[in-house]
Amino acid sequence: MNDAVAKPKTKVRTKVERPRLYKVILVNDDFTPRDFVTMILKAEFRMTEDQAYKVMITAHKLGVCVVAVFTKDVAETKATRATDAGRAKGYPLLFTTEPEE
Ligand code: TYC
Repeated sequence: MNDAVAKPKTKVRTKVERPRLYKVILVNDDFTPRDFVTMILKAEFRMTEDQAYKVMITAHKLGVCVVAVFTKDVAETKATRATDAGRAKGYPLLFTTEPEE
């Protein structure tokens, strides 16, 4: 009787993976003042004056610069807040997000 009951052949295995991280990217433009970009980087991304200046000047020279990496939600929220802060002053300042490889 008991021999007729097939044993389950599947095992439940929980797989935990790290969340994919997203880069926040600062995009250069010709209008936003350098000081304003630096100020936003300090306020939104908790950078020192030195760090913020280096990121700003890299975007200014090369066109873009990676600011930092976060989980998707955090990256998108920070990029939106930083972009909106520029828009509120009438600047075309842009922060985008992109998944890490
Ligand atoms: N290019 C701007 C200027 O010369 C400064 C700037 C730097 C703007 C980086 C945006 O992401 C930026 N005033």
